[in-house]
Amino acid sequence: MTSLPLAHPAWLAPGAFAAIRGRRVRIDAAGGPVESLRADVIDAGGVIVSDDAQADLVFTLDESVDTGFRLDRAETTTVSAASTTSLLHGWFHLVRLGDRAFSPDLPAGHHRPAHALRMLDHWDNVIVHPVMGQVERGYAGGSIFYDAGAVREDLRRVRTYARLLAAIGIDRVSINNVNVGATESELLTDRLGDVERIAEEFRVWGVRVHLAVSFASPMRLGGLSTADPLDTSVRQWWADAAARVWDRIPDFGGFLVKADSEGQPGPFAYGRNHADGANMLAAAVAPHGGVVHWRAFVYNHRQDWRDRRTDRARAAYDHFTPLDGSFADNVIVQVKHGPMDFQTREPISPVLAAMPSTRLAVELQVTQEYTGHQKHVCYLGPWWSEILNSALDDSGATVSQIVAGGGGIAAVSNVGDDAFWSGHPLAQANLYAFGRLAWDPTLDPATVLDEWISLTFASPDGQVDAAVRETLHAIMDRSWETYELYTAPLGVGFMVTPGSHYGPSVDGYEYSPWGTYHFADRDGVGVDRSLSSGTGFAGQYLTPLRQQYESAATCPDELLLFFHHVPYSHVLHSGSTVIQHIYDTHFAGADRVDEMVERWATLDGHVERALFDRVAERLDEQRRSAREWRDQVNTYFLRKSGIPDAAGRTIH
Ligand code: GCV
Repeated sequence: MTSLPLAHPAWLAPGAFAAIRGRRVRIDAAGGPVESLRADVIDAGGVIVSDDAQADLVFTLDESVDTGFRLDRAETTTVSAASTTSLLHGWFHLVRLGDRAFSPDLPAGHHRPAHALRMLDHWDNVIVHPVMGQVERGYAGGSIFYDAGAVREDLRRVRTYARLLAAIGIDRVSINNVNVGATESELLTDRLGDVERIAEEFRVWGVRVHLAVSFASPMRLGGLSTADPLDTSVRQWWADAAARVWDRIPDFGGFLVKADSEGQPGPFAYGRNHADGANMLAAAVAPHGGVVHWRAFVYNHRQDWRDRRTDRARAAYDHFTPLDGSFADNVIVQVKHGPMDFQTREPISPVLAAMPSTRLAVELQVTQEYTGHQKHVCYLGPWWSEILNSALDDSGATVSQIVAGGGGIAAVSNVGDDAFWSGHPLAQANLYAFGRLAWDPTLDPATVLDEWISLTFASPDGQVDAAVRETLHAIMDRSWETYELYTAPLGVGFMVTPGSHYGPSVDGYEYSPWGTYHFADRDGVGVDRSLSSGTGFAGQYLTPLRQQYESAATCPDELLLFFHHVPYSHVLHSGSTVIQHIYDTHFAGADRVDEMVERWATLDGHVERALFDRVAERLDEQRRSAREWRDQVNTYFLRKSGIPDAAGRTIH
């Protein structure tokens, strides 16, 4: 067991607290996270005053503030909330406001989180997985929790992480991979003490711990001969296991389950459905107030590529929507935002609009599995904002509104034992944006990025170098769009190197069992998912999206190849042909990365040396990789189509 040095600070740089310095702060509450609040105020240079003293800032418990916190301003600024955790959220809100928190014009108001549950999922393994490593799809080094087979002795990094999460309003975290290995299964039983230790660190900052569990636990851990969810001994085993967990960890959140997916065990083996499986676990955790996050990511990963009728995009809907209304109240069906798998561009999963009688959560991916492995700058705030604020039918209800009071929002974390937390220092902004949008999806992603810049790059006097701010916006604001330009075109997805999912391999998944095809031939490219002639996936949507996606004439350009197989000469709404669009975007994307490299170079001397070097090194790799994407994709489609680039640029 090794200890983990504390990382470079993230978005709570000391300078971010400049407005607190010298303020008199009264805290009319005690216990739990309030001790963290008190310590933070003191660290920031605030002066804690006693009950009857005149204060600039008061924190007070008030049962009538149902969720979130209230801000009021008279002679003093007052934060009131019903729980100590919400007081913390109010504290960090004030930190973001800076001097404005003490201005006479500070508007009074109740700040409620849009989503009742805001959770981060870690895909961390206790033992190093031979292929996936310590953290599955982790691009920031090892795990902050585990190191080579054991929980870390020194968990200070976890506590610091918990503070960062509290500062963005995240209050739940699942601490192990949803692909649950033999050792990781034991976190539920023999290794429960490890979970308890980790939960202690998170509790200090008001974050509750959840665990990913294996559906086969009664067999793996309990020696039973079955994991059938309707078997009495299985149900009893789970009830006993849950009771032991809550006995040790009274504020434990619940279980997260990936079942019948990519080799994980599940109820199908017993002829049961996913409601049977989820409800069995729900019954076990209900006496303790726990929830079960049950993932809808269920599909056949052993597909025959010759079989044109099976469409992975359909799978979650086909498995889950018939079960709408049959899940227990404490089951949350957790749905990936797209029907495939966290691609750079996908339509929104139709499942989110098709289960009105089920608590749903939308799942995002902060870790950059398909968006450049935290080697590429790819600020995902704009993408998530678009997803959360999109409506899926003509009621106008947005994704955020659909999940708000039910299961809320979850995302796969991007943090590891890396000195900068996230491999690419600028990838921290994605974690920050996830938390802020989970609290308030109506925030403008560029404003959220600006907040992150302010809180991260503040000098001791609270100011941020204007060149730093401007350059970071120039590099990051449109970086998701840039990434999309030079990778898979027009929503077709994948085209990544199989296994690692980094870098281009246009046909890498074309003849594989994973259900991830683009069907490019000499005449055209794309997947026909229409109801009339294709897989029927478009028919899973409601009006108006169903009609819009059904026809190539009305399908948005950015999703055209997701829904339709079209000739290279097909004219897009933009006026360009598909083939010319492919060439133009790939040249433009790689050029934009050249500009990023140049922009960053101008910050030499403006930011900490180690950070400057790390970003510069990553940008060099992004430039190399973007050129590789450009050249492989362009060359592939030139060779397939035989249609030259109208601008006559070099294609190999
Ligand atoms: C944890 C994708 C990833 C897997 C991941 C899976 C999931 O398929 O490549 O590594 O497994 O999604 O979300 O369960």
